[in-house]
Amino acid sequence: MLSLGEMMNRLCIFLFLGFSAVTATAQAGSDSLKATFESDFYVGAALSREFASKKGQARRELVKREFNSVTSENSQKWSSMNPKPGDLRLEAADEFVRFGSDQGMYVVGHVLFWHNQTPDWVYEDSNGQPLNRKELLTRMEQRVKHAANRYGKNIDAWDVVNEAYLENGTLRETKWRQIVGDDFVEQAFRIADKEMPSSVELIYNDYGMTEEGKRKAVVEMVRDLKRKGVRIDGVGMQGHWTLNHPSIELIEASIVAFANEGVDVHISELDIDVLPDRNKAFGANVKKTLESTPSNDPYKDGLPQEMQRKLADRYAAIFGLFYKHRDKVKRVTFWGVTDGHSWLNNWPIKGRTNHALLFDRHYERKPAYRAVIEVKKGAGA
Ligand code: 9MR
Repeated sequence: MLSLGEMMNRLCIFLFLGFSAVTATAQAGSDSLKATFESDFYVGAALSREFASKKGQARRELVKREFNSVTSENSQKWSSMNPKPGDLRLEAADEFVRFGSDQGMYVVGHVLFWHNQTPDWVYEDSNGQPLNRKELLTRMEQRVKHAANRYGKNIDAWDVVNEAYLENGTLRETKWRQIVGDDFVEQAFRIADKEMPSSVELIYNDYGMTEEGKRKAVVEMVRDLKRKGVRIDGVGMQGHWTLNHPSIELIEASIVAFANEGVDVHISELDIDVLPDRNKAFGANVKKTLESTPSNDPYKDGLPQEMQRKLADRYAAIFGLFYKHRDKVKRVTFWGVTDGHSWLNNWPIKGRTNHALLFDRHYERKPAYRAVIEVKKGAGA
């Protein structure tokens, strides 16, 4: 039997712990990524189609709480909006823009021109014959006019061109290049500059820009556009990285190199792959895939503590760098909301269990989340 004194003691401890837990929850609630970095850069997330559905309710609430920018993961790609001639499917894209602007967020349209997720009809006439340069330029103009009319200033920035260069800095061989020519990127920005409201920022977006060849090519491209008086406002470094690659030094060199050309740097598609067998040379080339073996899917039942730590350290180092260069970095966007919604569960191997983001499959904050918040707190802000 407990004495009355012991019972009182235990009651006090119980009340104290209970009170602390409530306080801790309240504090955690008042922290958010967007509030923490409010004076530094936007913090965003890519939203997949289902975010607008019933299934997406928890995701919407999390996005409202944590982020002040959104990017359309797939719904504004050409194949999503206009899969066949005259067949416009705009529901998901409209819903995305409505959500972002209702929340007063910095809304990023992704993407006007890419070699993937562009249907074949775009490059052909009604008889299936390839278009010539002039005809394809007209088609590009129609797409931009349509996007400008429909979304106007409700979109704050568009990725105008995605992934036009290879790692070695040469132009990628695509239908855009074959038909329009080597000045395809310039033509795309000319059209966007002409058709979009002047408040809409125009971005070049790519992966692997920490490799020297691609970095130099993009620096040269920005310089060339500016020399010719063609508007380009930002460079989006996608940031599909791993625990070890690229180094902080390489990321920093690219942030500085792009900012020196007078454009904003956007970290546009950040995630950290924790699974084995990701060849760094893959970058984010969706066409390159691998076979699955049991050993290359080791964290099916959750990420062990040691790996959580590694991920947290990596995110802390990366955010330390972004914070250091907060005068150059306009936005940091994660490519997905929770680990369950990441494309890395299906690339480069289909059906694995990756843990690439700051929120786990139960929408809970991971140690990496706290490490990112600590970067700012540790900076004394
Ligand atoms: O995350 C997107 C995935 O759902 C799509 O299947 C894939 C198709 O190409 O595109 C993914 O997003 C890509 C983005 O549009 C451009 N940069 C690389 C991204 C990851 O592949």
